[in-house]
Amino acid sequence: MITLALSKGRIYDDSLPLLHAAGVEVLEDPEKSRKLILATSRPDLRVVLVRASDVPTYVQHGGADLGVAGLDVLLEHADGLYRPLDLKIARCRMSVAVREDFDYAAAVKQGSRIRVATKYTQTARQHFAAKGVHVDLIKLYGSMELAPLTGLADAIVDLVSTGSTLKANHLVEVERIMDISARLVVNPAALKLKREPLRALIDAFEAAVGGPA
Ligand code: PRT
Ligand code: MG
Repeated sequence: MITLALSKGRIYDDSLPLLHAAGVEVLEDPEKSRKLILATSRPDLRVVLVRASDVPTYVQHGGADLGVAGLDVLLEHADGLYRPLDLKIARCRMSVAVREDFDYAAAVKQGSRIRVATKYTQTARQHFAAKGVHVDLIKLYGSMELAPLTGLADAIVDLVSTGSTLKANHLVEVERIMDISARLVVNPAALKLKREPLRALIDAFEAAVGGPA
């Protein structure tokens, strides 16, 4: 049995067409059932639904043989995963944003300590260290946009796709840190033990994405 870890929402929705192209149909709709283990059209392949940020943990510890996780999530996770493919789905960017009335460039120029709220502390720490910007990082688990509005922080590091969430909260993007997309991750031990079916599945995903990443 091969176990594939996905998270509900955009990762699941964007993975379905890739699974379909790889000849796999998921037999249940996670929005209609409360099941966390979903059967597929392949008797030897099942899907497990976990939190987006738990996908690397499941795959690393063998709760799943492979999974789909955003690069944002993977960068916060200690490695130990084989990452064969950029699936080019669930795309967005990771950016620094501030209140419209906060002069970020001036704060950076003055060398002031900037308070940055984020879920992505590892990536943010590396980004600001590389730029020589002094920051105090504040770890949050969600609703980052609220931090600058309440005075909790001067800036946030968050994911942006259309930009409408920032706009609705009177925030502006002042720096693009990196482009983000979802990656296929595989448990290295599973790849040895179940080499043939996993390789075939990885190859099918690769063909579905359109050539090598
Ligand atoms: O369940 P849990 O809280 O652990 O995970 P999650 O909420 O991060 O899961 P989910 O399903 O929201 O995101 C899964 C993955 O999708 C992320 O890890 C990213 O790799 C990817 N992704 C792509 C995004 C976005 N686009 C995105 N826009 N994840 C989140 N957003 C959020 C963003 O954080 C912000 O709040 O959408 C808002 C901005 O969107 P726009 O369109 O208004 O700019
Ligand atoms: Mg979310």
